[in-house]
Amino acid sequence: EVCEPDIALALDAGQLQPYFQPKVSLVDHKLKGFEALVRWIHPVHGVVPPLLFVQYLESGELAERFFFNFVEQVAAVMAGLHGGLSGQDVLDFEHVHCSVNLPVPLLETPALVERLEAVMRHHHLPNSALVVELTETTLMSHLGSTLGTLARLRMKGFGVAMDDYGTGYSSMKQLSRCPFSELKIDREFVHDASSSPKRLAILTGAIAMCQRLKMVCVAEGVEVQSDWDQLAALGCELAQGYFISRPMPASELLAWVLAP
Ligand code: G
Ligand code: G
Ligand code: MN
Ligand code: NA
Repeated sequence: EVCEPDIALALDAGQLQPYFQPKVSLVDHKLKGFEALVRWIHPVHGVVPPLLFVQYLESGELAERFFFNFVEQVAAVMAGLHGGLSGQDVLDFEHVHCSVNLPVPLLETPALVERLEAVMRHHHLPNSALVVELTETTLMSHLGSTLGTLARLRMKGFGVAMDDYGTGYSSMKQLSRCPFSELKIDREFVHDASSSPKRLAILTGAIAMCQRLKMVCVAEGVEVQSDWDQLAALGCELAQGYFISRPMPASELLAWVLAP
């Protein structure tokens, strides 16, 4: 059983660290980005999954402090990777990004956009190398108060992704009002989609909608070759999931990127 004071201590001790899961092009198979996912590296229990503690990072006292700490770690890793690869021409941060999950309540953080810009500037990374992911369910109930912040993030060059698409209830009209650069289709509609005509129809429709609304389409939960083939046939742009790689610690990233 994990409680909030445990997480506060873990944060201060530097035990809440990003793992990175690749996002790969379904067209040319190249690496296009990562999603950073938090893990608690516990000195006794090892790697603790976020389901046991992520609630304390999504609202309340710790949320803001954790988020900026996490983005700082992510930017440092990306900048380090860039340095480690300089001259190798495999990773170019004008084209490779990393996304982080931003809890919707944090969109109201004072100077959110300016603070994110400062982190990126400090690490000599373009703002376009950072994408914030917002979950569909929470976002659509706060649309009125958050649209302005989303627009400012986009104006400054950051990416904005809708996460877990298909599990919420956004209408096409709402989606077309939101300045999303990317839409992530929930894995419920991705893995083994062709076994269910209904799920396949939703997947097909979401991919077509991304093309019309000029959003990057990312399929989550790509677990097997047949998932990959199905998505490629439907014209989906990017894939993320165990078929490509599990989320991995920063220490393994360089080797993964350089592997043939
Ligand atoms: O990484 P994993 O598959 O175990 O994540 C489980 C859940 O925790 C997912 O819903 C994911 O979005 C969420 N999660 C993972 N990392 C973060 C994070 O850094 N911040 C927030 N707010 N949620 C995260
Ligand atoms: O909610 P969000 O989409 O941010 O979180 C992504 C979650 O999905 C993480 O917990 C991550 O570990 C998990 N995940 C990533 N790839 C796969 C996959 O191929 N299959 C399954 N079942 N889960 C995955
Ligand atoms: Mn996500
Ligand atoms: Na998701």
